[in-house]
Amino acid sequence: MTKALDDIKIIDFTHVQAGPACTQMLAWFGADVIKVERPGSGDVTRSQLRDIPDVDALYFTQLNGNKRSLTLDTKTAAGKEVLEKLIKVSDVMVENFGPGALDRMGFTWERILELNPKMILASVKGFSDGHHYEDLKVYENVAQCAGGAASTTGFWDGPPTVSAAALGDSNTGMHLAIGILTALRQRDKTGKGQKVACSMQDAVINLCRVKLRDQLRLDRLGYLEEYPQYPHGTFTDVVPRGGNAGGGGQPGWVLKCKGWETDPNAYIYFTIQGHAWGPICDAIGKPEWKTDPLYMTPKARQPHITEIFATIEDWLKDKTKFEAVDILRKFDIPCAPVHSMKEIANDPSLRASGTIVEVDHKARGKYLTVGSPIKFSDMKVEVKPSPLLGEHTDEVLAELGYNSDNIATLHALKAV
Ligand code: CAO
Repeated sequence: MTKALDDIKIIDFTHVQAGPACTQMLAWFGADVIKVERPGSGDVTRSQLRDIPDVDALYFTQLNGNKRSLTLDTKTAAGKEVLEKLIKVSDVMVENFGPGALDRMGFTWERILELNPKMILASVKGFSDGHHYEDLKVYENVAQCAGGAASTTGFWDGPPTVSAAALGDSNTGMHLAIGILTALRQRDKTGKGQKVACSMQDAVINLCRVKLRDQLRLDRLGYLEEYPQYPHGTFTDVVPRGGNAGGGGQPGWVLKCKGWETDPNAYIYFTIQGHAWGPICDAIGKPEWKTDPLYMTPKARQPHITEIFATIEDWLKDKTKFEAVDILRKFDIPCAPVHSMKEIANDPSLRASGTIVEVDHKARGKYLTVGSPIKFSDMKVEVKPSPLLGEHTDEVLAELGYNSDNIATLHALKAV
């Protein structure tokens, strides 16, 4: 079966998470992604947080499936020559080095364009070009703080909190993938390449737009009625941390279920969607609330929303999170169990849909990874294992026209 991107060749000059997440997704969709790595060590995540001695860490395997690995020391003359040849035959180059690293290597945008005017150069940096912090190196949590996510996450009586979800890394990679596909589409029309950039701060801000919405509402009104601080607590002039409150127009909270005393995830998320109020009252055995003026409207409920959640929690105390959701789903109430990662790993529906997949790695054996979250009706995404360091070096060099003697010379020079 043909794949959407099977005519696209990508130089994957990325490392750690933000860049690799982007190129892995494009590789799933059929692009020939050649991961260029430093000889000897490769991407730092190959050896970070190892669970098996001398075997590529899961950090690496989870982010580099479906790629080929070419080792290349791009600081040597011979290595630069190989990279130049590769640039000439590729469509896209993706990089997430620290600011200025590519220029220092000699591959400025002007030089890349000279080698290949159709090239799309896609970059992730911590901050965007021209930003007063543009020189900073950035990791995940730094981006979450810089992008406004941390100041609005957590509980009001605790410090700013980062999310476990990779809002700075993988999220930026996904934004960059959209940028790359857009630039490819534009190139179809103009025949020209271009630079595509997405900063981690900007990608986080893009996910925090509802918090900017709240800042503007707070500026005008002085309060935010869907936050736990309303109406009994106090507001300052900045969006507060709202704990587990629902971020939109419907109140919600994480509620305890049977077994919460010993199981850290025996909880459900429960949402009081306005038009589900009647079914909620029926489900929890409080039909009288449907006609009680103290409970009938969202506005009437808000002042004692905590007491309402406490009543629902009382109803939940003899039900596991799964039993509770099975009851509530019959009433069309938006809710879900709080899943542990162990439950995610073993969820039969996620296995069946290909969101969680098992692949076979040459050194590690079978391992679980996250497959494509995007499903297509006319393209099958096959998730393949990550490559060993330099596994495809000779193969790629041969494709670039090097014969076995040339390849031996490159090895002797330690350029590959
Ligand atoms: N051959 C020779 N040299 C190579 C090479 C290769 N194949 N690949 C990389 N290098 C060199 C680069 O040329 C650079 O050298 P100089 O600094 O001497 O010019 C160096 O390796 C890489 O530098 P770096 O700044 O990218 O790496 P770092 O470990 O110091 O910083 C990071 C890591 C992630 C903080 C930084 O790359 C960064 O800020 N990237 C942009 C933001 C980003 O993507 N962060 C997300 C990471 S995921 O959490």
